[in-house]
Amino acid sequence: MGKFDWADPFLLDEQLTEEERLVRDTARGYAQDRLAPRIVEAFAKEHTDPAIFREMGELGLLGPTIPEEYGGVGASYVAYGLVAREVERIDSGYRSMMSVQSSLVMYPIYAYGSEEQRHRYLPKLASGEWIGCFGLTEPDAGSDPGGMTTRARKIDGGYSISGAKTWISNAPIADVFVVWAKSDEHGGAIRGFVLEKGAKGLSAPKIENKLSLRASITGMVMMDEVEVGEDALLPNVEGLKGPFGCLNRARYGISWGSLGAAEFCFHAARQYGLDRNQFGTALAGRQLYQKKLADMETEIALGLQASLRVGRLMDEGRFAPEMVSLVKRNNVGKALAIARDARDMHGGNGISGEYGVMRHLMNLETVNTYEGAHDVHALILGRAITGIAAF
Ligand code: TGC
Ligand code: FAD
Repeated sequence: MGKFDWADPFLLDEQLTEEERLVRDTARGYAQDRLAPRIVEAFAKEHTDPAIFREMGELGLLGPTIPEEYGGVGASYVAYGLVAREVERIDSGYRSMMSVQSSLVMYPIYAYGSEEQRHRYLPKLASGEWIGCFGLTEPDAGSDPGGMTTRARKIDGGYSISGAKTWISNAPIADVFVVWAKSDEHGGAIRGFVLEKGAKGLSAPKIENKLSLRASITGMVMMDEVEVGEDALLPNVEGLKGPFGCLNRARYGISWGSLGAAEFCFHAARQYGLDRNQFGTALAGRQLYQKKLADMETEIALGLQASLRVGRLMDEGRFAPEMVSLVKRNNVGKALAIARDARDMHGGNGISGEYGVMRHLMNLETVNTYEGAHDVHALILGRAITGIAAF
């Protein structure tokens, strides 16, 4: 008979390779020692520390799946998911900083860029010397990015790009901007461009007063006839499959990360219930309290197994985007419900910043919306199930 571990019910740890466990332990050590002590104040003061990129870079946590030749560590997608889980156990905002850099900036430059672009950008992004952002969403094109109006006009020797992106993670502190625009030269097809800080006509104002993801800076990207050379175009992809190819990886990472946040909330509620007495006994000794803990443990354990399976298929080159929609939607939705229950189980203390559960709850509201809103992923699955697009 096997032994039951409430914190690892299906012995996930055993299903990892030694290398994956090493990456996980590095991320866990960093997150617990260096990120956890900063988050309460960072969230309260809406402060993003750019030094975090360099710290993560030193440990190989940025773009870990990118080959070593370009500054990555050539890790598996399962290892990438494990990093997201450990970082988001502290805060979704920190995971956001890491996953935008890795999946939405380094990945497209690696997958769609020229050899020159790879060598120019990837090593500095991997080390965290440069910070990247990814501009797809616009004020009038969120769930429907095909409705974007940002344009790239062909000019002598390059392109002139005009338009506005909004809700862009990392933008106000970014050095490198991966921006998607409709290109006149390519018959209006969506193309990716790499812009650099300081280009004339490019600005990235901060969006103030977010009530969620406050440790991760968000901004707009304003482009007023920003002139770039031919070498700014990502040559090897055309159409929405370009940005979606990046989103598949980021959404997959979020499926792990959100469960890291959920695990924090589950563990906190368990400990709180063991420590807190009401009506003469520990709250954790009450049936209603235990049912909530059992539900949390169940959803987290099932969700982690599902993400592990998708990660293995990704590493084998056999994943389908719908698998990613399934785990992103399910795991974030479940994490949000778990954070809400954990907040409730902490009573009045649950609204205090010191306990962290309300912060996770507030963060997960964003995670449920970005990278494809919860209902949009239902529609992606609905299309696959019925053959009818209901967007
Ligand atoms: P649709 O007709 O379905 O597809 C257009 C073209 O794209 C291809 N495609 C994909 N390719 C690879 N992976 C995927 N997941 C793909 N999904 C679609 C498709 O094959 C087709 O290719 P082709 O060659 O035939 O042209 O496009 P649609 O316009 O009907 O799309 C509908 C929908 C709902 C699926 C899509 O628009 C969608 O997913 N919307 C959600 C938008 C979204 O996720 N935005 C995210 C912005 S970035 C962000 O939030 C970062 S936050 C990060 C952080 O801080 O952590
Ligand atoms: P909308 O598309 O207007 O959706 C509003 C509501 O309508 C949602 O509930 C949605 O599910 C629902 N809905 C939409 N379409 C349908 C439909 N056809 N049928 C039924 N219901 C529907 N974007 C980037 O490009 N880069 C980033 O780095 C980035 N970072 C972000 C960081 C933060 C903090 C936030 C909040 C957002 C970020 N985003 C980023 C933007 C994010 O991807 C969008 O907010 C998201 O895609 C949803 O778009 P929207 O906000 O325009 O909402």
